[in-house]
Amino acid sequence: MSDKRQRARVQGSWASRPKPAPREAVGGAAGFAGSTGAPPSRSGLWGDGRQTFEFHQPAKAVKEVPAERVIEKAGDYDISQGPSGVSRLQLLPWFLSQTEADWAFSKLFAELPWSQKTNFKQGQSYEEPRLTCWYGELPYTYSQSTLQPNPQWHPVLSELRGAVERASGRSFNSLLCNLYRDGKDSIAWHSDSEPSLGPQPTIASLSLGDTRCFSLRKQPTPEENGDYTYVERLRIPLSHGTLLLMKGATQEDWQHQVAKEYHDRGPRINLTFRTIYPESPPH
Ligand SMILES: O=C(O)CCC(=O)C(=O)O
Repeated sequence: MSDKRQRARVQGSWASRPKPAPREAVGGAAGFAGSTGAPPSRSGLWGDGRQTFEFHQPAKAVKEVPAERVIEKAGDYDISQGPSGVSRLQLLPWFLSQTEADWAFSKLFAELPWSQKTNFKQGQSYEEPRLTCWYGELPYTYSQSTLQPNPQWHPVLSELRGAVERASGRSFNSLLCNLYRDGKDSIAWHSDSEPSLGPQPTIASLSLGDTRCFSLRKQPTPEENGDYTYVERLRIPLSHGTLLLMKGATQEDWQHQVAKEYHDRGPRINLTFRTIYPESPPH
């Protein structure tokens, strides 16, 4: 546990203090001798065993680091409710059967035009630690670099888009494909909240290949000043053929990531279906 997290758990403390003298002793030696006839103690206040303990309340309210919740079962999950509305997830493991998922994975792994995108942060360029490709009539800009329009959908992707649209009741005009070659490939904490996605976007995420952990963390409150120490956290293992829908305020109120893993992981493809709006999105 980090120092910071340990400190967060420090509660009030017990402190010793001298026990007040019994009533009859109050009033000085004369009164003491007069009331009991015993001589004053030679060991003084600290040595005579008359010690008591009192509880000191902590200066600040105790804050617990919430335990991470794991979501594995099929279902609808309202993960938070706030000023921006409800953040909702829908998890559908085995949305594709084993045979369908195996077939889609091998076709897409071999046939999509995978490449490594260069992003920018604070004026510095860096290579994304995964491969991507983009489908849709419109460009998509994130991390200060733009994926150019690519309207020629691979037939397997068109078929999967139809299945995802029927299951979600939403239509999607764009798709970001991610290929995690092994456990060292990852995507850092972010939300899909670019203006071109419009307010409260629904994102449909279909996973193929090896299982990777998809983590979510709640955005800290303004009082927390960008500190994520005490925020709620969720973990969802996304396995072969699983569909995850992120809806409502999820992109506004939560961030997500797929962290690196330091044991053997095989390749994984993640397809995130989205709707992109030209220039200014509808409100
Ligand atoms: O690989 C995943 O499950 C997540 C991908 C993702 O977060 C994204 O494309 O924005």
